[in-house]
Amino acid sequence: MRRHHSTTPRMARILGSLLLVAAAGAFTVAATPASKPAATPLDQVVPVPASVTPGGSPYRITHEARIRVPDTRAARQVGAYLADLLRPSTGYPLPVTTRGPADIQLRLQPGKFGAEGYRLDSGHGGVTITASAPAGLFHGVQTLRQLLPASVEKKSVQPGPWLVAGGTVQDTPRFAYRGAMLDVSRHFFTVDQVKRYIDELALYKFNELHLHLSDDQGWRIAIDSWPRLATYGGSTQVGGGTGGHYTKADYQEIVRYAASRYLEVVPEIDMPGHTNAALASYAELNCDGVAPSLYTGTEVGFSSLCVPKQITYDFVDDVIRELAALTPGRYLHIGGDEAHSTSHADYVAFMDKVQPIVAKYSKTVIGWHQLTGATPAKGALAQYWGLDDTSAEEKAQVAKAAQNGTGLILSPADRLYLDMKYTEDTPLGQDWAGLVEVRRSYDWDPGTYLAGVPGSAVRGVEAPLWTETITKSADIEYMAFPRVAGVAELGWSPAATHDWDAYKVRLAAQGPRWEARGMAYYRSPQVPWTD
Ligand code: NGO
Repeated sequence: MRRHHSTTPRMARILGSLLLVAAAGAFTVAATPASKPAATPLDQVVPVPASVTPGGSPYRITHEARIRVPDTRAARQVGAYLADLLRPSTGYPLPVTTRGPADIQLRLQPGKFGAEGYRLDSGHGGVTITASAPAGLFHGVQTLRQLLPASVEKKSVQPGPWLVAGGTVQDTPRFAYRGAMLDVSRHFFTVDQVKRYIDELALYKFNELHLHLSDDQGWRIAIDSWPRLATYGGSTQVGGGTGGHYTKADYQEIVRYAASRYLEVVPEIDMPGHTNAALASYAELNCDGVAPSLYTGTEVGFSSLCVPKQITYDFVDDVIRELAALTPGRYLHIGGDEAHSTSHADYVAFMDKVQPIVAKYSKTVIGWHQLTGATPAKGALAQYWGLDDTSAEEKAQVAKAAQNGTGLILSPADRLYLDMKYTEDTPLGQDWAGLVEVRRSYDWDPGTYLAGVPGSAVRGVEAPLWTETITKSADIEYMAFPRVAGVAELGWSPAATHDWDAYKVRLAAQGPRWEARGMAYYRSPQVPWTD
């Protein structure tokens, strides 16, 4: 009874099911409800499921449990992932099988549940997750995971009991695009650090990982036709450390790992501004033919590719071709923000030339919302990073593009930028967009946020983490958690479920989970933590 002493009907429901179980003699653990843990109610999940029907006996995972999966490679992998999650803390063998009786079942049923939805049915005999695609099974597994005690996240055997409340969860996402961005340019993060963040995002049903691979301070991806980009342009970072870059094999390993967690990687090469690392690596990319020094500060807006020179487009073509070849995902992000040292006419001309290159390599353009000041290509998405007090003209420009068919990803900096400080005392981060406490980050509606934007233009939300002040995994976690869980809920849960008071209780229950995983997080006073 850790969390839910507040609502009487819920208590009655829990007690009801405990009594039922006790009467049936199903197991002894639940027979003394006052002192023993109850199963987490089905709606105490982040992001909150679209619909929940509690009822019936809980299921208890035991030593004998088996996991049955459909006989496809993807489904077997989701089964193996689930077993890997549960084995260390339960200590149970949990064999994954494609036939025979099993009390944990993953099922594929065409059509009904869409690309990412699922149904979870739990009762005395077991728990079944049904989906129409493996991504739905994977998201259902995340729900199952959160319905188990937080100690399931530990890496050593825990006492349990491993109860899953009885009933049905029917769930499907509100938005197709639910992203997080990591800036690996300002500070470089290793493949293992990126994987760690991927695992943390997967728990909240994110499906897009945007990697900001180049900026003034560092070029982080090997490009064979322009090798100095990585070897020289990647050799430093903010503050002057040694930086680093991903080899193509490293990058493919990130993409593979993300895919195994149902995240699509969106690579970004920021241009025409934010390009000092490239300009420093190749003198011929500069209008004056002189390479600037490498840059390790945090100013923005001073660098630009040379828009009139043909070599610029040869360079962009090579980079996009090689990056597209490494990218099974649909998107290629071309930046386009803060091109302050490029004239407006040059910016428009540049985007007119570069967007077709992305299309030529069969990718869809994403750009920061300044792209709407040029002519966004058909099908392009614009990523809005304005603030409440961004000018009406700029907002109207974005709305107009949306009316003309440009899809939007919403990343308002004064809500979703994970590098903004929570309070004045936050030791990391910046405050140019204001202070962003947990409630402010959560409490808005992407569907109605920008006036004049048709609902269908909003493809989803993304939480960027810029890393001028972020140097290690604990920093990533401290700035992302708890806010990124709220971004997940904004992206996944139906608008009708949006409620800070209910959310903060569910969020509080995530704290012990993060602790069990050894993650850092910010203990916001706005959240009623339970321990
Ligand atoms: C801005 C800027 C980035 C900074 C970030 C810091 C965008 C899209 N461009 O966001 O270069 O790192 O703010 O918060």
